[in-house]
Amino acid sequence: MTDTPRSFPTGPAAIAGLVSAGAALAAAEVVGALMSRPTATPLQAVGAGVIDLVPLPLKQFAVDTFGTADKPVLLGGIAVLLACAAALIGIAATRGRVAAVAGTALFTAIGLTAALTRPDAGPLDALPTLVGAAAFATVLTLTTRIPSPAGEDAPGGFDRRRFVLLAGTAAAASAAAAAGARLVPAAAPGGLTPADVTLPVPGDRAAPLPDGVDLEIDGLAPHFTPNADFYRIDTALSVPRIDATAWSLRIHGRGVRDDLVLTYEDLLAHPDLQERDITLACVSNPVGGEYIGNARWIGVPLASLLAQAGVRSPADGGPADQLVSRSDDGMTIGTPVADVMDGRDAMLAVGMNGRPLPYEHGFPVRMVVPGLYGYVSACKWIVDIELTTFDAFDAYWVPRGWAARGPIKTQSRIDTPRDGADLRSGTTVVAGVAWAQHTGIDRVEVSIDDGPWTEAELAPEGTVDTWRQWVLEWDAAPGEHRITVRATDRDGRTQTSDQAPPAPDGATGHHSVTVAVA
Ligand SMILES: Nc1nc2c(c(=O)[nH]1)N[C@H]1C(S)=C(S)[C@@H](COP(=O)(O)O)O[C@H]1N2
Ligand SMILES: [Mo]
Repeated sequence: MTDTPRSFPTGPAAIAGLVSAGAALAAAEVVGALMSRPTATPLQAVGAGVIDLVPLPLKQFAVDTFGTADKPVLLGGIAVLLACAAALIGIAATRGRVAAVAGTALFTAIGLTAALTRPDAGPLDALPTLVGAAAFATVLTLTTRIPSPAGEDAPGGFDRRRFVLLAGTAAAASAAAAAGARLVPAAAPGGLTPADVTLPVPGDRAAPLPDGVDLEIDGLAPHFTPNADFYRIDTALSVPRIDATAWSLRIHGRGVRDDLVLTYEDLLAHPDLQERDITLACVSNPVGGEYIGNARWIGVPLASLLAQAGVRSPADGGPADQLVSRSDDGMTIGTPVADVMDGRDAMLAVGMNGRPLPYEHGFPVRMVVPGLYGYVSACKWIVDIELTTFDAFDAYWVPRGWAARGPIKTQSRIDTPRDGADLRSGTTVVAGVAWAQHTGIDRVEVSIDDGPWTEAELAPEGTVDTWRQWVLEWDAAPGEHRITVRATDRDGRTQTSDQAPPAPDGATGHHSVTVAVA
């Protein structure tokens, strides 16, 4: 970064910075891929750090605005900031080296801090950032240090041709390296991937579904959500790809008589393996939102594993009231022990809709607990279960402003017609879903233009743990109309019309759509 001619123009200097940053990210990407540690690359590590640090209102804003695209938007935003800084460092490098060295050091420090403070970090996680920093310094030095044929101080000493050649070569090499990094196989060779697993048929099958559970109405969410369409909510910027043969889960902590260590094999071969239909819901789901899905799960009852480990529910005098599950990527999720041991079908799931869990949904093993929001129950990529107390430990979401306990609130949604739809007058099918997991839906009512509530027809119930479809035929008159829905669960609770945001413990209010009838 020394010996640069004074006359180095600003534009190429900025480009030199950008090209160097590109080389840094590409080099880090290659190292991360070779180490099978994509989460240790500086971009991902910083992104993950930002996700952990952002305060709740900002996170809610991001989810509301960008939905499940929030992660690409976050990474894009970091990349733009990085690009601006890199351009400035490039300019600084042609003006004097102190600022350039300081800038490079600062960004290296940010990358290292992020990579080394991930919950699952080891010292080797410094490597992608360090190699990236070396690539940055090398390319920056090469591109900003072009000897001028006319001598250093001569005006116009910048050799455009050589600069274009050098910067172009560096950019092309970076693009090729980044593309190459993507070709490195994701799972370790010899590992057991979802595609390799054949699930056993559980002895304890799901109860047969009553006829008509699926009303099969256009625009209405199907009773079972296909895996490919199932909502995905987690903090993982790159999905953990765990080799199931290397996986194990330990159950330990307060009130555990014998620590239990389970392998994937143990779970597949477990005599109590069961199949259950359970609707999963996210606490971040806004009223009318899409962060809910229903699947047929295969797994081992959590209560029998806990009983085998000697755990007693606090209802039976057990000392632990919180079960903390930890994931491979360092997530912690706190679940009431009383809930998982009260007879409901809480399970360690290995199968989802007849397939091994997809990587995105927790392969090889995740937790599923009927009636609790995912953030307090549905730990994906689970590797550890600790029995403790709510007093002793706050799980990940709790210091971030979410309630420690999160039973699912009774809710209903209009799927068809869509908000803003243009309809013809006459008979119109209004349909949607309602849910009150582990309690069951008793009644769904619809109101047009804030008129009286009319009872909708309910599809038969799958189980008390699944959502339930409903339908109402409406004689639509010309004009603009607002359709509103509310549900009542089997405990007699009717949804409140009070609007509450998702935080801290789930949104409330009635879902409405406005339609224009011609
Ligand atoms: N490891 C891990 N598990 C997790 C999460 C996470 O961020 N990391 N998010 C939870 C939340 S908030 C929800 S709603 C469910 C979503 O599960 P899905 O992505 O399979 O729909 O996973 C839960 N399990
Ligand atoms: Mo969630």
